[in-house]
Amino acid sequence: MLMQQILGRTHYFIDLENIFGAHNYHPMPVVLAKGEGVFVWDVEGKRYYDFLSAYSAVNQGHCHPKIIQALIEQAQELTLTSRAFYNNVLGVYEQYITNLLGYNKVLPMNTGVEGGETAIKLARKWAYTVKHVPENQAKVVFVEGNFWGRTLAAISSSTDPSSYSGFGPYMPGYVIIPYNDLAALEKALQDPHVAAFMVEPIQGEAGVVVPDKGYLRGAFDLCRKNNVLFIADEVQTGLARTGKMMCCDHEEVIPDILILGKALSGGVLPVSAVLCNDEIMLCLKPGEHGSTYGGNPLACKVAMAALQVLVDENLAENAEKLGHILRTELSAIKSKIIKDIRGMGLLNAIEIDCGEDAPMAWNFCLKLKQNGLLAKPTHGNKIRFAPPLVITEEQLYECIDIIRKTLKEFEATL
Ligand code: IF1
Repeated sequence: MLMQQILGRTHYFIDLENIFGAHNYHPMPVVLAKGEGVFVWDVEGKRYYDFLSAYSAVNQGHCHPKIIQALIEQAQELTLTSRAFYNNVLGVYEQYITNLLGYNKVLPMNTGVEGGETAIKLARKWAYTVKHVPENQAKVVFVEGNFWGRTLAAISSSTDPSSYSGFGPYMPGYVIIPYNDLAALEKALQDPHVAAFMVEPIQGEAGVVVPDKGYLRGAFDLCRKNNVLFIADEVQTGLARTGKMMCCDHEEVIPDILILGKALSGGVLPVSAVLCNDEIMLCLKPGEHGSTYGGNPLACKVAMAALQVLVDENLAENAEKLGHILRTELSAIKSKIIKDIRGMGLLNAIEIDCGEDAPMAWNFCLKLKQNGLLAKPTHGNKIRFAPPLVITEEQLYECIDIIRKTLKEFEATL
């Protein structure tokens, strides 16, 4: 306690992470101690609006009571059996999520990147088993600017040096084409060895890059025409974030393979899932894939509660409605430093007009923090605005006032 008094609580906890933790992140200088709904509190007791939502993992709001209740109840019964045995929760969850999302089957995993790895393994297995691609010749097409995690398979498809450099050699069998470019995709799919096209419906990490209307539908149709699987990485865009249950719903696209994560547990513990129909899922045989915690009873109960909250509280509709208000109000602010405002539902970003001069966006976020709103830049000059989907219209207008005030203060310093 003494050091906390000497250093102050914020610096005490930051120092602990610096001394004893890997330096694999550069967090905003705030130490959080509590979360509830759209709010988080730091160790000094200051309250903030959370405009990052743990990168869309807390769509349902921090510590949603129904999700926490599900966690507590199951935690007192049975948390983990491994898949060496059956249990009385996994099948119930599998039935629930496949019925809710319209697929024959689900393969439960833990993190989003494991979902991506699972989807690629499924696509390759399908290519060899069903499409008869020669062994070890299957290819997967990705787009520039993609981000689906930090494993070696994931960074092998990255076009961002900060993701891949220094970690080679890389996974073979990948083809990279421009995002939002149907001609490039059509050309790439002429290769009969292509198993799948994997894409984010909106690119999150790249700075909330929204493709042209019709791109997803066009890409899906090209995949169908060329007997290639369409894999949608909805880890960040899914689960009501963009104003529909899935972002692909905006174009009535039903992916052959759907990857979910993050808000699948409402930010309570790591839960991911890969959904597809029997023709693909049954290519995987017993013992060919899985994980210790994949589909554990605790995760399944939490995920069912998290999904039910999305439905019961109409969070997709709320995201749609409030997202329009946010973009309209931000566009109405005549700010000389905002270069672009973009997004869908409550997955939005502003682009600060400072080139790649990252400090400007970082400094703007520091000012937002001072004014009670937490956000963080991505790729230098883009700032993601993605509050929990439970935010009310009144709270949103309060946040818009904070952003407007901060812009005014910030511009005065330029
Ligand atoms: C970090 C980024 C976001 C994802 C998509 C799969 C995954 C992610 C579309 C993997 C994860 C996280 C990773 C997290 C920060 C966050 C992030 F900035 F890193 F890129 F959201 F944009 N597909 N995104 O966005 O899921 O394995 O992490 O559960 O690495 O700091 P995961």
